[in-house]
Amino acid sequence: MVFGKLYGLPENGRTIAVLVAAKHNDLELELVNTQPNSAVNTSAEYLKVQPLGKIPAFEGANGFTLSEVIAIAIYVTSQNEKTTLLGKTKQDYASIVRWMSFANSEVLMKLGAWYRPLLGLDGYNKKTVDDAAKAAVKPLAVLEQHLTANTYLVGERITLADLFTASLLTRGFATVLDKKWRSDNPATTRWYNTIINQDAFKAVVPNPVFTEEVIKYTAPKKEEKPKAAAAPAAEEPAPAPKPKHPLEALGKPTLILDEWKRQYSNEDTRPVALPWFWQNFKADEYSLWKVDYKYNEELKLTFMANNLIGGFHARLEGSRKYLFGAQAVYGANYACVIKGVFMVRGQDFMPAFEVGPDWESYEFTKLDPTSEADRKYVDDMWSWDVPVTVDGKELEFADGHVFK
Ligand SMILES: N[C@@H](CCC(=O)N[C@@H](CS)C(=O)NCC(=O)O)C(=O)O
Repeated sequence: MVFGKLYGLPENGRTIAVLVAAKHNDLELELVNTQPNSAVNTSAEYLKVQPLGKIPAFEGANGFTLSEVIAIAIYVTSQNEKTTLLGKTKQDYASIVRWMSFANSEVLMKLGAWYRPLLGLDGYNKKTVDDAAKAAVKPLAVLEQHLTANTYLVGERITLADLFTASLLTRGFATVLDKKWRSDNPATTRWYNTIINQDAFKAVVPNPVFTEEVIKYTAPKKEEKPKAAAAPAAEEPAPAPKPKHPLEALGKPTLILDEWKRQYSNEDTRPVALPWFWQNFKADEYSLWKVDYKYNEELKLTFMANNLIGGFHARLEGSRKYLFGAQAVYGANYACVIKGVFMVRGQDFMPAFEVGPDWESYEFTKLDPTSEADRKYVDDMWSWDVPVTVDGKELEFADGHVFK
């Protein structure tokens, strides 16, 4: 039986921490993919569970809800009365919470400030990133010193402190804790390798990534834009109020997009949702587009590619009423591509996509809903259950985001 839902993202360290704790106790959690700043976590219902709209958040099958990753991880772990993950004594337990708090507020915050801009998740400024890299040294040195003298964070066996801290470090090891850092910090590296090889951990993160070098920031691709017009002269009239979305002019369609989104979310994709889609699709009201990333050769780690999709979708928020689609990363680290299909109100992709600047990084090809091959392509891109073939090579589905 499912113990509850966890709102989060599979590549997010705080989400991983809870999933690993649950796995260790054979507790089944349903992961509800929740991109920060998406419609899900800004809904009034979500804000009741996580008032800041952040991830992760927990909703038990019995109705109990919880925010804050430390609390969720402890709650999930403590469901097993016999768990050894919470230590033997009150001192053990307090020390476990101490390390979890240290990892969550000291280590992760500093590391995140270093890699998030490099991943394009936060605005990039070289000085800020350099400062963050320096600031991360101190809390990481505390870990190294402790793990030089101790096998685990607390006591003589693995506890929640280890599973939790290692989970929070996954993205750090994949991006900035490079080969040189690892050789300078052998105790943390030895300990991390031990923890990620535990069965519960491997079940959640089968292939943790170790970066060779600190990843480089690459500015988002944008084609040359004409220079912005000069600022309006003072005597010019104030600009008119912001126009409504251009697609509003098309009026109300007979195929209600939200109805399709409900079908897709609630029904099995292949057997129920897709047949419903093709029965109800209106080619005069919507168009279908193959949306491929233009710069696949520059993609590195699959989770970074998936972040790129997440960011793209977040910036399409203004067109949510007019769009549905799924995009996915296919392949493996250093050999992956981004592909997907969108359904767009109207016959042109531009009015819906130009609300987000990164549409220029994608190639849009119109699909023909009367062509069997194109219909199969749509089905495959929205089902995520078949690989794609690129340059003669079969690339398996790795991860993706649905825009709904
Ligand atoms: N205090 C919270 C922090 C949660 C948090 O910051 N989550 C990040 C992802 S790891 C998030 O949702 N960020 C989005 C935002 O800050 O808007 C906890 O420990 O659970």
